[in-house]
Amino acid sequence: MASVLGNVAERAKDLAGEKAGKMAQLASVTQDVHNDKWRITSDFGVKQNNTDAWLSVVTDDQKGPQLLEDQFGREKIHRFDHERIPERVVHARGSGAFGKFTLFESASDVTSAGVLTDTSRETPVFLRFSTVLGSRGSADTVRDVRGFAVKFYTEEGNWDIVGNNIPVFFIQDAMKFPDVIHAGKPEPDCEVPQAQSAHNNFWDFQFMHPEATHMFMWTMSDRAIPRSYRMMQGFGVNTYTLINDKGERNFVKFIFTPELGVHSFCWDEALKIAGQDPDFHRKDLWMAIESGSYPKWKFGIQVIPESKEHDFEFDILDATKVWPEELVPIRYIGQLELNRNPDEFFTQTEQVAFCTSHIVPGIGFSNDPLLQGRNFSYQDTQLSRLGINWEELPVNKPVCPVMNFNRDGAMRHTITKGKVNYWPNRFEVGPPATKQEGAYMEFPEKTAGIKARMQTTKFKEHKNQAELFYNSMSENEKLHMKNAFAFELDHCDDPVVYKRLCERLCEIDLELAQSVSEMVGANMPTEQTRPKHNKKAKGLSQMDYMPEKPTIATRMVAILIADGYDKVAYNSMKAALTAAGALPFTISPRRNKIFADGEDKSEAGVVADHHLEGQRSTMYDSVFVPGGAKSIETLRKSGRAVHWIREAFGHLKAIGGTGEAVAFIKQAVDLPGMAFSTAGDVVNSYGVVTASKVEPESFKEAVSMAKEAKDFA
Ligand code: HDD
Repeated sequence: MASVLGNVAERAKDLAGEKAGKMAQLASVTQDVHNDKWRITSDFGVKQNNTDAWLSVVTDDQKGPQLLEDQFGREKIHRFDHERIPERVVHARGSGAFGKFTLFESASDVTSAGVLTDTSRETPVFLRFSTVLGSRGSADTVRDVRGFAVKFYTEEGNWDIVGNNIPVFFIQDAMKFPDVIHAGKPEPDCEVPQAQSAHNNFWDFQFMHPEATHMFMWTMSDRAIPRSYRMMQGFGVNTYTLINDKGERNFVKFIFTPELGVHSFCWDEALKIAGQDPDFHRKDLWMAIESGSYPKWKFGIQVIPESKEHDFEFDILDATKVWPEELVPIRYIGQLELNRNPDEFFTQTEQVAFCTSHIVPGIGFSNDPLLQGRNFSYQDTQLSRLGINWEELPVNKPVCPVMNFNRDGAMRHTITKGKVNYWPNRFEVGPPATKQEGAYMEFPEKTAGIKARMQTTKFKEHKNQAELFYNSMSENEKLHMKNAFAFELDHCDDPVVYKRLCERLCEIDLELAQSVSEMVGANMPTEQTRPKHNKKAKGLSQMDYMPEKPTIATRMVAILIADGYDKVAYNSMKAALTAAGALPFTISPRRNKIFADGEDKSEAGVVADHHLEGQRSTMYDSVFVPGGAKSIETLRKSGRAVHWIREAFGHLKAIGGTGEAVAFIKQAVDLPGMAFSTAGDVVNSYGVVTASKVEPESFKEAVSMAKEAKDFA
């Protein structure tokens, strides 16, 4: 065993120095296949000599029957037959990573939770991102809500925030969850479409449930097609409570805001990438962490004291409502960083299991009816997915001691020694903890009322914040939303579905409803069917979340070259991009040596990262083309290269070109009124930066400028 775990023991030693004891804990159960001393064994530990051929009868060099007695052969097939566990009923497709949570400001005025008050702590975390509707093998870039589930391994036990990248939800009461998910998942007769909300049942549900209006405005916005998991916000969505040392209670919402800003794809890009590179988000996260560009989020809380619970037009326990920042400012108090990829997908990203009911002392629930139902559902689903002892699985195991008299069940791992398995007992072992010892103390909430299945008055208003969201969008975002509705409803072939949905839009914004109705062939509305309030709020448009300082860090830039390229321009732009933290990739007609102008084949050349046929513009944030007469002549003759420039322009990406490339780019994207560099000057026209020689600063500026903000949409 020692030899098998050799490398791991070393790693555990390294990690023991870290405050993050979770990594050392994981290392103690990790084995590394990259070990010389490793020899293949059966599951019961016996070294095996051949795992390729089933034991069989061989006579005169002729194959005879295979023998059932081959215990090694049987074991290998048995194990394979049972490799799969049920995929998550929602959020099946996902990726995760480990990291740490640190506090820069104590929230001890509102909570006693150590993780939110002790600024000297470093709390290990695991974060799993996901899409909601698709199955485990579906594409990353579909239009959908993204899951943002964080497990904090705190010193007082695991705390899970099981959130999304959108701050509201489709329904108010958990009892409706099976309906909303059935309606969104593939239709029951034909099992289409996969990972799409663009179908009759989804939109039928949306119309039948006016409470979903606010959420579907968000899912038709750019938020539902994020550029990267690293560039989206995370929201706890539900209303929790915080309780401080004095026993005072506050309502709270949790928010994560990315350091890199909030960015999205254009819909056309997202559609194409779903086919070109279905693992785009998964790879993007993995690569960023491997290259040391650790994704970071600011962690914030919005707090409402208990005494002010009823001071708002909306019910603060209603998950279809945001708490506008003007009314309840976000207080950023901490930082979350992802810095380590999992060692194994199945045992970590697939077996990780979150529960909204997992909270630690100082944090409590509220009467949010969605949260209350979720608190039942998550534990329940883990039982069918992983079994009753799922909290013993390494990725789920708390870093603090776990001791109780819950026992047995399938796959129990812990061996609990002792004479008794109940409390109270004659030995007085396992006594409940006191408050001073850190016990979770229930908040003594007063309750009264009748038992009924009914909705309260404020929960019945569904349109005000849907309008608030739309009013707060920039013009580009509004245009994207119109196109999103038009795309989705075009995929609904039942006129009842798309006509009624357009009527619903007319309650939010007449111009939106008219524009969508015209495109999808619904009756043209002529008047707003609900009086507008015309209010806006900050923090709803993603334009409010551009990075504090423009940055191109981790942005992927394609550099298109062919033989005869301008080496000086190529080298200096590549160096400038790398220095700014961007990731330049050389793309040329072949993945082999490419020779610069004046070089002959005896010279080193540049080995391209990819060839033009293997890649598409959609996979990069930007493109740069250095000059060089011969290189440009080759690119000009390549339909793929010309299309690359046109498509990148259509997707609002920054394009840079020097020398002979200026004319090439002009030919590809010339628009009336567009300007290009002539002699010596640097021109930035619609994000196309052209110059006679390399001017990295202007190009970097164009790349960092949010493409979401550009005029062409
Ligand atoms: Fe849920 C998974 C987020 C409402 C029932 N949910 C799941 C995951 C996320 C969310 C991120 C994936 C966790 C992971 O990566 O393993 N869910 C939400 C949010 C909601 C929400 C933000 C609204 C505020 N969910 C919700 C309701 C119910 C569920 C109302 C049931 C009544 N959700 C589940 C589940 C899942 C789940 C069936 C499937 C897999 C799992 O739990 O572990 O129990």
